[in-house]
Amino acid sequence: RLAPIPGPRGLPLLGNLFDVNSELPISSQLQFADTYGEIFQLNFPTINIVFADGIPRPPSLCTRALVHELCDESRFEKSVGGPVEEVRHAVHDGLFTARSLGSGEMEPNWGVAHRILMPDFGPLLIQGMFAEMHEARHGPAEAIMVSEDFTRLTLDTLALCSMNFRFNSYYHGNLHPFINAMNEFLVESGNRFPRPAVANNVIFRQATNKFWSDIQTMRETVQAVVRSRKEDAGSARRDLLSAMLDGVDPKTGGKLSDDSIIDNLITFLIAGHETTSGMLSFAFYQLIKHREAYRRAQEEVDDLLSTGPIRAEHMNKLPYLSAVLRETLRLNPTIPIISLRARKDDVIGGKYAISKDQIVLAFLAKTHLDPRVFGETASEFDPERMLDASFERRNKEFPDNWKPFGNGMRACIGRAFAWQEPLLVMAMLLQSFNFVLHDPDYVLQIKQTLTIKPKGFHMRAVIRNGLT
Ligand code: MNH
Repeated sequence: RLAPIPGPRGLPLLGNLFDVNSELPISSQLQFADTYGEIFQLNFPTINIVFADGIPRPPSLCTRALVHELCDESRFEKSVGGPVEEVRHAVHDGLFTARSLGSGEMEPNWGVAHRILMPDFGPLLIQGMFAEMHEARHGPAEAIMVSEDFTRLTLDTLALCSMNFRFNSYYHGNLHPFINAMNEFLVESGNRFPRPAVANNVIFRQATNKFWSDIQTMRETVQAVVRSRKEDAGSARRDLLSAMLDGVDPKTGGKLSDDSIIDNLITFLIAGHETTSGMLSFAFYQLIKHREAYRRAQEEVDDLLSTGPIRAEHMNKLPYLSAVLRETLRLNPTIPIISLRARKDDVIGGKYAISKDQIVLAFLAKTHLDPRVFGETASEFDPERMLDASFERRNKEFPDNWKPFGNGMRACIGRAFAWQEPLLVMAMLLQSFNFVLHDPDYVLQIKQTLTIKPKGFHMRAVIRNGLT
């Protein structure tokens, strides 16, 4: 009755080390999915050595039906591992990196922060966005480095809206030290995780020292913001920082410690900026490549705003732009894989044995292309299918077919904000400019770190007639 989980055989000792493109693992994983179908398993000897746990390597699930089983929180829970384990050195048990403890529990600080922030996470951030978000500043005919510029935008917006702090990335030639520290910290987190600890401490000692000093830079920057807010006792400012400083956990009556507040502020910057900027970049790529969708998106914006300013009440009147974002995240989920752990010995798909504590990966970049759900045209960009009525009908018929924000209790807390900011940016940009590819022959390439984003994607903005 049980079936073995297939996968490439690999080499003795080295396993599948050379079967995976180390620059772009997701490209190899997509190929394995095509070869093996609904599930496959890889074998990484270094990981085997590091964890030496005797547990089979994490299988990747590639269909909507299998991922639907994985989304059952009574059977599976979020697992924190790989590079995310390294990120914990900076943000500990913050919201994103808190561990599951089995039996549906999380590390306690997760619950306190979740309960304090959940009710007003969206509203507080979004309010700040409308009050203060400054526009992207581009000369009209200049080449826009899409991913880089959107990253500055999303990072500045998050810092401003969450704690009223200005990185001013558009004004300075040099980025704020926090930003360099964070970027290098994230890259190093990716480098560190496959290495045994001794290698990090001995052979890569310099990189390890830099890793810790980057963490210190990030924490000191944010700590200064927290300190000055506390000194400004009369501050009427309402944002995520004030919510965390003042908030009382309804369940335990406890408050967040300063360290927890710092963990979470850094978490928002890390978890929120690349994911959102990646989504915006992919959305513009898709629009530029699909002229009819581009035309409809621009038409929707023109009909709603004409040449006037966009306001908060416009945000829920952009159904086509929303569909564009949904379709973008379907084809290019900026977090392409999420990692879960079995809470008990289990069987998935009616035939694949999974042992308690085994890691299982939801390969979203593949399950979002499931032909049973999306038919023959599954890999085409077609925002039409993401308009509310079809979207909701499909979600009823095929639960968990679209999971770019993760699942259940551990789903993205920044989701509402991650929707409003790009909608606003897209509407403003489409209203004022026409965009074309800088290099007309550009075809999408992807850069993978903890998230995915387009690589080398540049566009040109041309001011539209009659607008300044
Ligand atoms: Mn976000 C969790 C995707 C924007 C803050 N986010 C997650 C998860 C996914 C995700 C997937 C679940 C990860 C996992 O299961 O391991 N997030 C996104 C995407 C965007 C995004 C695709 C934008 C597009 N996220 C944001 C923004 C913020 C944010 C913006 C903050 C302002 N996300 C979080 C936090 C968590 C999270 C915090 C962890 C929530 C929890 O575990 O309780």
